[in-house]
Amino acid sequence: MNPFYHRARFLKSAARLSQSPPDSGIEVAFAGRSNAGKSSALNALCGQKSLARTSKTPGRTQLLNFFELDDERRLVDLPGYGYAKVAESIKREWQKTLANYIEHRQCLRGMVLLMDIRHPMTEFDRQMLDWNTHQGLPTHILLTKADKLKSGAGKNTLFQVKKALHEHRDITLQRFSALHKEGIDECHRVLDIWFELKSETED
Ligand SMILES: Nc1nc2c(ncn2[C@@H]2O[C@H](COP(=O)(O)OP(=O)(O)O)[C@@H](O)[C@H]2O)c(=O)[nH]1
Ligand SMILES: [Mg+2]
Repeated sequence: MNPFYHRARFLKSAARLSQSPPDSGIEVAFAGRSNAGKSSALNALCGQKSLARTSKTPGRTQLLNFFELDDERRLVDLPGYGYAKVAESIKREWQKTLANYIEHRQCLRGMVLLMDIRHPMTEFDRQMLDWNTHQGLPTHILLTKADKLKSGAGKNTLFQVKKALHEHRDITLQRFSALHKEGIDECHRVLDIWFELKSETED
């Protein structure tokens, strides 16, 4: 348990990069297909019930949502991508906003990319990983809803995805379940490094 993340509070939403908070300090972005479990993961990681609204209607989060941890550090909930029922023109608009954010945001230090453990590495996920590799952006993958698979099947998926990514040095991954609160400490440790937070025991 890391109480630092429990301080997260909603700061603002931005439909475009120009509406974002000043580009200073450190940001870590959360991305993934709609319905991958992004809002649930953010809530679990921050020990809050409704920080990021979880929704049964996928594709609702169309904005960049900024959450403040302290004056220097923010979490960003990126628009869920790949939801089929949204018009092509809107999808293209979101993609542009996403690409723009990843390419131009100086304070962006890392990305947590969420994939449903039952459907990992979709075309959209691969595209995101390619962008991140191209930008030199470290990425940590959460294989979400791990409670939906038996432990053997889950381990196998973890192994397969690891194998597919073995050439990418800046990509790490883990199992995660917001429902069972599995993998929270492991993810906090990655965030701690990106946010340059030293654990007290290290001093
Ligand atoms: N079984 C299970 N379901 C989950 C988990 N995380 C999210 N879900 C469900 O998956 C659906 C989408 O979750 P949500 O967090 O809104 O996904 P988002 O669209 O990526 O923000 C909801 O019905 C959640 O209840 C999990 O760890 N385990
Ligand atoms: Mg959401």
